Amino acid sequence: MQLEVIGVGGAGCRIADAILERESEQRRFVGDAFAFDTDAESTAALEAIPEQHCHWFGDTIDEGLNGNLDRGFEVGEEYVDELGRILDEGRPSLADAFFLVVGSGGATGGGVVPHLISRLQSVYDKPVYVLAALPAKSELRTDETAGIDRQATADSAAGVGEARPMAEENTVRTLKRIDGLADAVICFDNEAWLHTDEKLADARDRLNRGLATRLEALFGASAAAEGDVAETVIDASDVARILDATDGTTTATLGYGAQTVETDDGGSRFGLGLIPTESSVDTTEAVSAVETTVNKALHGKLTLECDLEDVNRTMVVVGGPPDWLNRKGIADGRQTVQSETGSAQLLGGDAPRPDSDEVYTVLLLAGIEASDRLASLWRSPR
Ligand SMILES: Nc1nc2c(ncn2[C@@H]2O[C@H](COP(=O)(O)OP(=O)(O)OP(=O)(O)O)[C@@H](O)[C@H]2O)c(=O)[nH]1
Ligand SMILES: [Mg+2]
Repeated sequence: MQLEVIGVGGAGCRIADAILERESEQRRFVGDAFAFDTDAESTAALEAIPEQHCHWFGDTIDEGLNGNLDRGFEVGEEYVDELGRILDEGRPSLADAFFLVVGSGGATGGGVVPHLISRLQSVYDKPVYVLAALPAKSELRTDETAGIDRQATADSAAGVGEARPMAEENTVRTLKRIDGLADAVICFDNEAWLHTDEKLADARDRLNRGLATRLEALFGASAAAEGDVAETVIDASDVARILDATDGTTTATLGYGAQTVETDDGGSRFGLGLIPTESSVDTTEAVSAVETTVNKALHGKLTLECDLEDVNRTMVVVGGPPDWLNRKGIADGRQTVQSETGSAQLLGGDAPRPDSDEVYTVLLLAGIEASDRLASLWRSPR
């Protein structure tokens, strides 16, 4: 499966960059990656996205919109054609879906993304998925609300825009605009991923890497490397079935669990894997490794916390060294996911990775009816 990954605004661009960084050469799932921002410095700091796909826009705006979402919507309207033309120059016709990435608390990403979705939906006949990073509580603090001293606030504000008092309000407004336009929104809740007293500016690279790991585990499974022999390869239509927009924009979250395992891959790392060799992996150990990762994925931290019983559709992908991908373990794992979620539909895939020493499970949980975090955002004072 091929995605056109489009980061908009500071967070969107950095996360898109992290996704491209994480993509492995053998399993490419990113067709093109673009970075669009009104902040010239932020696009210049990216490392993986090719320079010709990093685009600063907004003429007179130099350092972003500083959270002014009304301005963001205006800028989106004004520049959507310019950005759309840049996307047309990529390889959208080869893509299976568009993947827009945004920090929903800002103004540039939050203001521009709804316009971009509309344009993509009208020009191309492909699903549009959004990855939205939700704000952290610490961003909302101003010196008045938190009673912290002015200098500390100024310092943290200088530290990559830590103080964003409008972040929750912007999130609600942006998600409302996206609702009904995008096929699906996968949420990543910054608040839940920060350690106590940790600042987003200090944590963001770790968070972006964690998120990229999950996305690579999921979408990379649809891009088999030469010699990989998967029993069930997931493809773009499977993902589209889970992120289905028949009943409106789907809300989704990701679960992930991994475990390092012993591999005696003398041959498999470099060989072609054409000559089957007897597996030296103990069956019980293999079943147990898969089970462990399934449980971690179900009960560890999701990108957006939700009640598992509220999940409507699920994709389960189990990956790792081929010898460790025990069929019974995988079948049992799917059964566990089925019984612990309220999924009306469950699709499974496997992702053999001869070059890895980790067994992993990634879950795409979609059609979440209720999430406490989103509900509290809707209730937040505006
Ligand atoms: N996970 C993650 N979240 C981030 C990162 N940077 C910012 N955020 C979140 O994204 C929100 C929006 O920030 P930005 O993306 O910088 O905002 P923007 O779209 O550039 O908009 P303006 O700067 O207001 O023009 C913030 O409120 C944070 O919650 C990042 O690198 N990773
Ligand atoms: Mg910005």
